[in-house]
Amino acid sequence: MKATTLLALVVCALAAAPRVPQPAYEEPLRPRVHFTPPRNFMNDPNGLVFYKGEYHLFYQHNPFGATWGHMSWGHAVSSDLLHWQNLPVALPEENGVMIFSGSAAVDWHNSSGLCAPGADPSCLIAVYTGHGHGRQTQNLAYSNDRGRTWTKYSGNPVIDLGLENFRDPKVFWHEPTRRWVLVTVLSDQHKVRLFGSEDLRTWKALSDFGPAGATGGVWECPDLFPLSVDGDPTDVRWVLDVDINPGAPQGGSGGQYFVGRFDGTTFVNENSPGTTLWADAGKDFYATISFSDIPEADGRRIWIGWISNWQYANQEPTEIWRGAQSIPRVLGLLRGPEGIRLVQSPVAELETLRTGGTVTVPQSRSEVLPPSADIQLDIPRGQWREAGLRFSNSAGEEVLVGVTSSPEAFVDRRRSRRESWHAEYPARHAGEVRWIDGRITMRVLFDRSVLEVFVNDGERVMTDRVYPVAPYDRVEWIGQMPDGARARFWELASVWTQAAR
Ligand code: DQQ
Repeated sequence: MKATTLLALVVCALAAAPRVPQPAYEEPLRPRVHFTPPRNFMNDPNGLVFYKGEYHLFYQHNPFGATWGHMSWGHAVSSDLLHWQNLPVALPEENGVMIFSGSAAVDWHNSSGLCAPGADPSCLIAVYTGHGHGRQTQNLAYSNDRGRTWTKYSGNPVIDLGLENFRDPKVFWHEPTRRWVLVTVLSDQHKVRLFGSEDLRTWKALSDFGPAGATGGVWECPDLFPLSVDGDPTDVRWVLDVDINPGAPQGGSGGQYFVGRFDGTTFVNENSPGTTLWADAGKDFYATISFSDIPEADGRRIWIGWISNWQYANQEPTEIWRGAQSIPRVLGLLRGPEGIRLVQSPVAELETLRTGGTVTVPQSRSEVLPPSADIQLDIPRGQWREAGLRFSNSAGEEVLVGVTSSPEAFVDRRRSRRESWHAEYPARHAGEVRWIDGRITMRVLFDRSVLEVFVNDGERVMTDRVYPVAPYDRVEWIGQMPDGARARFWELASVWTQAAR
C-alpha cells in the first residue's frame, strides 16, 4: 500500500471513530462553584463593579500560559455572582507595559469626560497599574459598551511618582466631599497613599497611612470602605484592607485590615499601630477587593479574594488552568469581646445551588461526599479534644476540618495529597474561635479542590486549597461525634453545567 493511501485510511478511521467528549470544566481539580479561568493563569480579582444588571469580574491573567506573566485583565460577567460568562481579555499587556491590579467604578455623570455623549451620560472606568520600563504608574481605561470593549485613556499615566513600587489603585466616589478617592500602596514603604480627584484624570495626594500592623512583606491591593457595626446604620466605621506578601500568619501572602474613621481625606486607625487583624486564618486568601456600585437598595459590601498563596501559586498541580477566586463574601462589622472585627459570609445567592435534600453525616460510618457541598456543623462544648469532619478518598488522602476544645478552628491538609509538590504546602492551619452559648457552628464550602470555612457566622474564616489525586468522595466524623453535635450538607449544583461559555 502506498504511503499516501495509508495516510488517507488513517485519517478516515480517525474521523469515523466516536469522539470522547471532554466535558468542559470537568477537569479533576476544577471547582464547580468557584470561578476559575477557562485556561491559563489567574491571580488577583480586579475591577469588581456592578453596572446595568451585571456583576463584572476582571482578574489578573496570563493569556499565554499557566504561570504568572504577560499580566492582562481577564473578564467575566454574571447576573447572580455565581454563573459567570467568560468574555475576551479586557485590557491586554501592550508595549512592554503589563496591566497590574486595579479597580473599576461607574462614572455616572461623566465627570471624566470619557463617556460617550447621549441620553445616558454614564460609562465604566477602570483604574489600573501599568507595570513596565522600571516603574509602576496609575492609568485609566474606559468602556462605553457595558464593559465589552475598553479604551486606554490617551493621557495615561494619570499618576506617575517615578516609583518602582506604587500600585493597585482602588477607586470610589466619596459623596460627602463630592470627589473621587483613590487608594494606592507604596508597597515597599508599607504605606497606603490616598489621592483625590474631581474628574478621575487629575489627582492630588490627600494623605498617607502606615507603616502599621504587619509589615513583614510588601503591601498590596488596598481597599477602603464603610460598614455599619452590628448592622446599625448610625454606627459606621471604615475598613482599610491591605494585603501583605510575605509575612502572613501561615506563611507567604495574606490579608490584614484596619478599622477606623475616614473623613474623605485621612484614615485614622482606631486600634494601636501594633495591632494586626487578619481577614482569614487559612493560607489561601489574598488580594481581596470589594465591588463598586452595588445599588443602595441591595446595600451589601461584597468582596472576592484569590484562593492561593504566592509561595506556590505558580506550581499548583492543576492543568490547563491555574487559580481560583473565592465565593463572593458579604462583609460586616461585629463588636466582639476584643473590639470591632470583620465578619464574612458567602452571598445568599449560593443557597440557590443547593440541590436535593440535606444529608446527615452519621455517627459511626462515612457518607458519600458529592464533588461540591455546603456543609453545616454544630458542635456543643463537651468532653472531647477535637471534633469535626474528615474528607477522604480511595488513595488514602484526607483533609480534616474541625475545632479543638481550646477552642480553635483548624484545617489540616498535611495528608491531603499523596504526591508532594511544594514544601510550603502541607500544614495544619488554625485560628482562635469562641464558644457562643456553649456551641461553635461551622459552615464549610467544599468544592473539589477548595475549602472555605466560616466559623460562628464568619467571625473566623479559613480558606485553603487541597489537591487530591482522586476526588474526596467520603466524609465522616473525626473520631467520636460529640454528644449533641450535628453535621449535615447539601450538594451544590455545578455553575458550569450549562456553559463553559
Ligand atoms: N499582583 C499584581 C500586583 C499586585 C499583586 C500583579 C498581588 O498588581 O500587587 O499580578 O498579588
